[in-house]
Amino acid sequence: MPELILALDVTEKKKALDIACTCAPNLDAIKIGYPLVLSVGLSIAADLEKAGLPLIADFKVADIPNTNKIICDKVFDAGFSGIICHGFPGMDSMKACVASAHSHHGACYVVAEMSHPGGTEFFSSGVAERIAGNAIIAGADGIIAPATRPDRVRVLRGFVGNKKILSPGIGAQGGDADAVAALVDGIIIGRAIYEAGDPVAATRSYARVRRRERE
Ligand code: NUP
Repeated sequence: MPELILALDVTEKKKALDIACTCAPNLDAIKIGYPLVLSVGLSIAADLEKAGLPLIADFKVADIPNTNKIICDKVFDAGFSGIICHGFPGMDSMKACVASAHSHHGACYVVAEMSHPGGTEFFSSGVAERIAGNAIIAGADGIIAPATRPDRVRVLRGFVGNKKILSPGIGAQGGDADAVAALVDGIIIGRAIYEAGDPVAATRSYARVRRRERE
């Protein structure tokens, strides 16, 4: 059953907390990235504890191993339970993120292929497959794969087996939740929820995918 993960890319603290807390009953996790953290600070993680959901930090960490470790340690110390990193900096950089995540009893997800149109520019020609395979060798808990390209999600599933696939790109980017729900372990939705007139109703409308069995 895929989880429903809210991408909370709003830039105001009150709005973030309101949406998180009111939508929480129909969500499995909340993903936060630079938009919110750079607007209100890393302490938003502690504020969001009241939503009672796991928090995933989408910082797409992509540096040398030592810097990756410092970044990831800060993230987990702030209260997150998951981190998203990039795989292209290499196995050692990925391993540093995985090691930090696991030493904090958290999870590390590696971006295998991005969901936007430009995502195929470099993540194609076997690169995404290599990153996905390396992510598993590095011990990552899963990958990020594009809901905008269900055929690619199917291919990448072959490289990650039972590890998790979390999939963004639904709604605002044109992806269809029903087309990927059975292929993935989590769907990530941002604007289609937080920009909706009624975010709670929008969340409920996507919550049906949580009942779908994986293929
Ligand atoms: O390939 C990716 N595509 C993507 O959209 C990897 C991501 N991490 N994301 C993130 O998912 C993106 O930064 C945003 O936070 C969320 C999708 O938001 P939306 O398009 O549903 O608003």
